[in-house]
Amino acid sequence: MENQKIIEMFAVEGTPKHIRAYGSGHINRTYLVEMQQGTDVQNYIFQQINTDIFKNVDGLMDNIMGVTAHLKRKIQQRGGDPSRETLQIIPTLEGGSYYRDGDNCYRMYPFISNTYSYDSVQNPQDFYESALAFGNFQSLLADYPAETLHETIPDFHNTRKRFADFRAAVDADACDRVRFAQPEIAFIMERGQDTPVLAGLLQKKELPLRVTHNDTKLNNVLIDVKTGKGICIIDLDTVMPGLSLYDFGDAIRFGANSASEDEIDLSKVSLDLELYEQYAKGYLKGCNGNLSPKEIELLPMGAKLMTLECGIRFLTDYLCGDTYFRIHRERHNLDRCRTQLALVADMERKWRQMHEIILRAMY
Ligand code: ADP
Ligand code: GN1
Ligand code: MG
Repeated sequence: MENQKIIEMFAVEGTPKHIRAYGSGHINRTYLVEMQQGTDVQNYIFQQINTDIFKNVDGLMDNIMGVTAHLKRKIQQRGGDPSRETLQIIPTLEGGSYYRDGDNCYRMYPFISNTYSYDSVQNPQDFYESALAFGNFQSLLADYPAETLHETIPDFHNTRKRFADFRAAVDADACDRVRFAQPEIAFIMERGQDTPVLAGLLQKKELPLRVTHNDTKLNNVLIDVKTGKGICIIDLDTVMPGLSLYDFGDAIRFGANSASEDEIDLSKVSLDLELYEQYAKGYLKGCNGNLSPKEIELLPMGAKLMTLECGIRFLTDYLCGDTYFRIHRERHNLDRCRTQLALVADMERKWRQMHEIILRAMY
């Protein structure tokens, strides 16, 4: 069925006037839809969920409904505006949370206007605000019943498992691409002993399991044009029980890189320590004193491991024939991997400063 017809299956007023691809995500397909009713035009986000990756769409949408309802209550209690501060699922005409057409699944949200989301940091203040928003998201969900959440992608940030899958992909060499990635494979192998660190501490209960977002890219927070505040956390597909260090680490990996995620000129890739500091300050403030001393001590490790893990994931996908992350050019996933590994190397050079900054950010 074409998108226009599918949109008509949702409980929205008017008729779809314009539908255009929107955003820069690697997994789902996102569209901005203008609905016209007389002279009135309302914007909506319409998304096709990637069902190759998210196998249990009922579970995934249950998570989003539960989490957004919880956020709505909390936002109302503090006198906020839930229509701008959380996503709200638009039901289908039959009252479902998504529409299924064969194997394809779709959902809609109202478009939150007068906001922006960035693919790269424009100024440190915005990055600080995004950190505050992700920390606040964590605080608002601190009392959410984590056991009711479905694990939408099992072992999503289990870096130990990601490393094992990577080694299997190297051994299989299904696409005869190992020969193009020798230095990258060696770099990852040398850091194999780092990969079980967080999973091990979680197992020993030295780190608390929390409700986390798990995909804290800068473009997953909407910043209010007028106030400059990070008002709404979006892209909730991977909200699951996890570690605060995943959320901190992934945000640093993406936002505190002085270059973009797929930069080819690796001399441009580095950890921007000012951005790292801004994020640490904002995240700690947003978490509202809830992080344990162990979590705080491990924030640099979270940043390094999430960057290494993402490099491992990009390279695994390259070796397996680019079946997971959407690519826009040949060797795109190899380029993305190289950028992550260059960032890991820079973090290792700046390891001492990364720890000193966390101590400063606490006060
Ligand atoms: P993906 O999984 O493809 O990253 P997202 O849910 O993050 O999908 O949406 C892609 C982009 O669309 C976001 O980065 C943001 O710019 C925009 N977006 C998504 N939902 C909304 C919304 N409700 N209001 C305004 N913009 C949105
Ligand atoms: C994917 O969907 P998107 O683009 O926000 C991926 C993240 C990666 C990221 C790398 C469900 O996020 O885990 O960190 O690409 N999401 C999923 O850019 O795998
Ligand atoms: Mg996104």
